Amino acid sequence: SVFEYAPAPESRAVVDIAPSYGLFIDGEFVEAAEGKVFKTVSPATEEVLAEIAQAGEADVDRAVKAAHKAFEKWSALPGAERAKYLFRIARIIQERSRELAVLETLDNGKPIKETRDADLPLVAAHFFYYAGWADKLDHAGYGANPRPLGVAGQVIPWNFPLLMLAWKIAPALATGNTVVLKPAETTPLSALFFADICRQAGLPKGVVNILPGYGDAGAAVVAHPDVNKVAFTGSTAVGKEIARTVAGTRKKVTLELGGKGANIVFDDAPIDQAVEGIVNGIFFNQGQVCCAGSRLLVQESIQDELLDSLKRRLSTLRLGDPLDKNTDIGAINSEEQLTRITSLVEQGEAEGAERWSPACELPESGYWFAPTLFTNVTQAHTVARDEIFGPVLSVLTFRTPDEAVAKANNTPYGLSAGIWTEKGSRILAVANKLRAGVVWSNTFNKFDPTSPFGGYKESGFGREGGRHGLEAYLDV
Ligand code: TXE
Repeated sequence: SVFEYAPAPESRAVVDIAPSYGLFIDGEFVEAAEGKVFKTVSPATEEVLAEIAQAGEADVDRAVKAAHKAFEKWSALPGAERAKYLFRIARIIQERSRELAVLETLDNGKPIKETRDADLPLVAAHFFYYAGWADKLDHAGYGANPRPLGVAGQVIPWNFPLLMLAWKIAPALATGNTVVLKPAETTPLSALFFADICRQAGLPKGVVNILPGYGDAGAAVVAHPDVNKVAFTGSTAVGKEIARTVAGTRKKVTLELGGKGANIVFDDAPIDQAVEGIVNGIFFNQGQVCCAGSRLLVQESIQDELLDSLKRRLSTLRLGDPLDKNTDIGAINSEEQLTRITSLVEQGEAEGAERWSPACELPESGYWFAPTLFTNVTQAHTVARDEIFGPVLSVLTFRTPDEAVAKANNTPYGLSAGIWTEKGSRILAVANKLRAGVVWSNTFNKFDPTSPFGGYKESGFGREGGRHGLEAYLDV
């Protein structure tokens, strides 16, 4: 891929983390109005990485005012001028990508292999892609002179901290909006480093404001009367709460919520390739992926063969130090998330599904969960219905393509699916019947800034990425 970037083996030394960080408002790092702070820890070791200023309502108000003020000049710049800043940001991200990859791995717990080869190249690619749109909005198919909305309030989760920031900030800035972004409480660091990158790029003050904090700060961003557009990625429960808050206001909203993706393997699938796709689908980022392939639907006649290969492959995965470039499975992001995964897995066992994990030693400190398979799963089981958001795969079987489609669609979610078969005609026939925002065939978890991403049903609404991602930030 043109986005590939492979720096040398990683070490902590490439990143300089200060003992404490402020909120980033109007181009300055400042203390929180109420003086509150919280700590961010490395989930792999429980080591405290830094103390972070915690935003409250007064800080949100201050940041929205700064963004509101900055909007006047920013939105009036010619698109080509805004593009210059975005290109500059993209290049700085590339230049600092080793540092940012290590930082993200420390704060999130995901393997360096992933931050280095997936997160960071995609982050830069998003800024390059939307930089390219900034001076072409009149030609985006929306008619002449589409207008930015104003201040975008953006709330993001912890599973892809910098990538979710890029998905939200790049299209907002390209279209002439200004931003108040709240990163997740367990992963604030890369957003704060991004604030530093904005300064390095000379971005005008107030165009981007970063407010680390908890759910109350997120809720204050969403509710602020001068926020014109809300973009949220996170749990379906909070997404519904946000939808209620913005109902009856003039705010535009996009919600990217949970999923329970089906990976459908037909009897003519290339088995080795399918096994790699299944592993990537559910064990990438420890399964903490909204579009994870968390349900494996396998055609009955190849179940035994496929499960044997899958188990053999899982036995080769290396779990441990996320900074080791050979690590496949890193830490779970937080103790809370680990507790949620553990309790859902225990429920699966209690309901009679069969649990299997490869032999694997878990480190003593930090938050860890071994790769887990559930067989003998029915559609009624909790592990087949609820989003676990962990390295846990539930295996179900089917006999006919229609049965596969019915089972894949039997979920309140509709974010992703995968189809494995040699038959092109079957790929098209099945994909057209799946109620999912993205369907991959003979691959999984492939992302590209040019393609729209988003869900059906309770997985949310609106699209991010591609030309569709511009529309969410424009009055057309
Ligand atoms: O999510 P929350 P959590 C799913 C996944 C996971 C579960 C819970 O199943 O196990 O959600 O994760 C902010 N108003 N996903 O508790 O609470 C919060 O501070 C406004 C799927 O971490 O939704 C954080 O910045 N904002 C998902 C962000 O919302 C609020 C990714 C997400 O946190 C808020 C993450 C409120 N009332 C979890 N309450 C995906 N779609 O990828 C919290 N927040």
